[in-house]
Amino acid sequence: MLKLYVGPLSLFSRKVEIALREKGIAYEREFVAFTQERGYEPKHPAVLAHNPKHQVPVLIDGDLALFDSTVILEYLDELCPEPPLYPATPQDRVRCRLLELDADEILFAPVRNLLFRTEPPHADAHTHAARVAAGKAAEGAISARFAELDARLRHDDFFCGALSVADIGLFMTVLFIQRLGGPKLDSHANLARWYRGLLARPAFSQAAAEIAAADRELSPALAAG
Ligand SMILES: N[C@@H](CCC(=O)N[C@@H](CS)C(=O)NCC(=O)O)C(=O)O
Repeated sequence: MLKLYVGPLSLFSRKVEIALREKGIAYEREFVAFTQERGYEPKHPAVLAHNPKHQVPVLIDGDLALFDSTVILEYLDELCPEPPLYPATPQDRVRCRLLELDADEILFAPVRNLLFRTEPPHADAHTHAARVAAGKAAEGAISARFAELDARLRHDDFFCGALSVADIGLFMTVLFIQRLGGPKLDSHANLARWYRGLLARPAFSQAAAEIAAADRELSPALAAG
């Protein structure tokens, strides 16, 4: 059976779990330790052994060890092609891959400036104020991206025709924006409809519920927030 090492609050781990569940692939999962104070330190031995970047997710399939959510999603789609998580033509596939990259690296970039909201206020008032200001600026950038993404969904329920890795990646980044108190989806009707539609799928609702439960346990600052 496949074995997946995940973090309780790891966006990239949940991408892989959503794909596994959408495809109905059985897997065993092991949570690596995580606290808001120390992050992933000390790193899990399997993560140190199998990922030179020392990050989760890590997937073990027999004597094969893979890392990076994007690489793992591609492997899963080849291993178990039904239901496909990529479109059929090379052009549509690359559009889809670029949207997944957008979720993970471009839309996610300003989200990094919201992550401080999971931590207690910084002891130094100036540092805290600088973080708050950077968070506000990030919210402006995210709102602009929401408007763009909303326009792309004008006529569609999914970003690439049918459910794909683009939806999985974007869902997780939008979920993180919501949990970190970023811009709401209310004024973006198409994006809100798309998000609700995904939340109605068990694979996605389980990811959302598990992140919320992990926050209740690990991120008291968010509740206080
Ligand atoms: N591009 C990687 C990113 C993985 C990543 O950033 N993992 C985080 C948890 S979500 C991690 O393990 N961070 C610990 C570290 O970087 O030391 C992927 O898609 O898997």
